Amino acid sequence: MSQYLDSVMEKVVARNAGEKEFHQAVKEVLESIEPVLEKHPEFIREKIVDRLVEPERQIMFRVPWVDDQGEVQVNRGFRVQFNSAIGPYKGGIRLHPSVYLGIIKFLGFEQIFKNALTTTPIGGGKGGSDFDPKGKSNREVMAFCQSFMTELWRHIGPDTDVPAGDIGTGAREIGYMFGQYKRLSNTFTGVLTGKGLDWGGSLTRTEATGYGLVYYVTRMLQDANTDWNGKKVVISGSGNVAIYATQKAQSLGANVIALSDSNGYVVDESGIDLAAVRELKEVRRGRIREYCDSHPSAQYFEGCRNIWTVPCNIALPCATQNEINGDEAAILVKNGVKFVGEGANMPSTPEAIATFQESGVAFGPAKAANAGGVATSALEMSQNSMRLAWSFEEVDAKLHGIMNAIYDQCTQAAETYGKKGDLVAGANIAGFLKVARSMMAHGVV
Ligand code: NDP
Ligand code: 2IT
Repeated sequence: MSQYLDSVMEKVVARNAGEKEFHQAVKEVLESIEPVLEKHPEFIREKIVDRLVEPERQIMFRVPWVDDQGEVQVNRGFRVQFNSAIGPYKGGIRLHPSVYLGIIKFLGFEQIFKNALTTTPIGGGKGGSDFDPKGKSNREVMAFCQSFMTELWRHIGPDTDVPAGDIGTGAREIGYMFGQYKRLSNTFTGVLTGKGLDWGGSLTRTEATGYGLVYYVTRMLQDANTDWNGKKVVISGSGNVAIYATQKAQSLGANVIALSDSNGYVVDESGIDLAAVRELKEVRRGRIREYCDSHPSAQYFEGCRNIWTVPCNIALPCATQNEINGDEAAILVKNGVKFVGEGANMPSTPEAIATFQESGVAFGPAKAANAGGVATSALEMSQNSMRLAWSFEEVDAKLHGIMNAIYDQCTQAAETYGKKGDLVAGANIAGFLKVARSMMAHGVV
């Protein structure tokens, strides 16, 4: 990196001590944009990068609630409103015990560039809590969500900040949060996305991240003169993104052979029975090991990380950050992986990305490859503003068009800046340019 970017990075580490995921996300972007700054010294003069790495606003708050035993529980809530240069803050809410400020900031920072790539007018933000919805009753989840929203509602709004789902936040949680927002604000607006279809949600939003990922990887396959047909695919996770990536990949002829959760993974060489997984995960909220109870030919392995030892042509990490390290990437490469598409946010460590790229594996980075979810959230916002609802086919066609546009932006930006074929650099550069130009236009704010 240039001396200037090194100095920005040093400041980020010093001012945000201990937030290692945030440092990792910033470093990757700074490494990509060096050739952009060479062409645009005005971005350095106006301190665009120094401003970009500092969130516009960070909110942290107490979330007290009462559990089913009558005991008071206290969680910590977060909303980081990172950048509003191109639209209202937009990004999900993560509910997971591992959540702390560094996780929310890495996600919020990545969201800025991802949202810029979607071609829709949305800024970057992220929120969450260290609350764990797993094993809680519906009443406990409702109590938490109502308390969370009792503070958050004053900071958000349909033209200010529009949260959505992420790990641990699905339709149930969005429903409880929306109900509390509506009650406190006395307004019925599109303040959240991922809403139920009866009360302002968009068709295809549930499927959008997984479908979008497959549309993006389809372009990577086409550039290598191949397609999904007959490919062996390993997908980590078994939540929202993993399930709909599986569905779309299977519909295109792929053989998805493995899925996981945080306890372990299943391998079903005859092809994952997705209806069974959906019943298990979406209806019963069970564990992936239970898949083998009804599918005796499948095998369960305890511990989720070894899923990357399963030989495959295409790997789609769809669980969480840093779930593939350099050694695991090397095993995937040795076993013949040729395409990696990131459904999760930052699932590959920098060492893993380097291993893939140096081995000639086509690598689709999260910011671009998983942007279909937030892009469809933006389509939900449009429908809410118009008081209209589009059909599944209409939204799916728009999503498909957006994923194609994202892919084109990535390849073109990479080529323009001398990094042909490097989709990581392409995504970071294309996203950065749109935000940087907008920040320049707005003056020092
Ligand atoms: P879900 O909560 O629906 O599913 C998450 C899945 O990942 C579960 O199978 C979960 O297992 C597993 N998982 C979560 N944390 C860990 C962990 N620390 N170690 C191992 N496995 C873990 O979330 P989503 O499917 O919505 O999100 C998955 C990823 O995709 C996240 O990185 C998210 O940020 C990203 N993403 C989501 C979008 C969306 O629209 N939902 C959009 C773009 C990106 P378990 O049940 O055992 O916890
Ligand atoms: O990481 C992501 O892009 C999401 N969790 C979706 C955010 C959204 O606002 O739909």
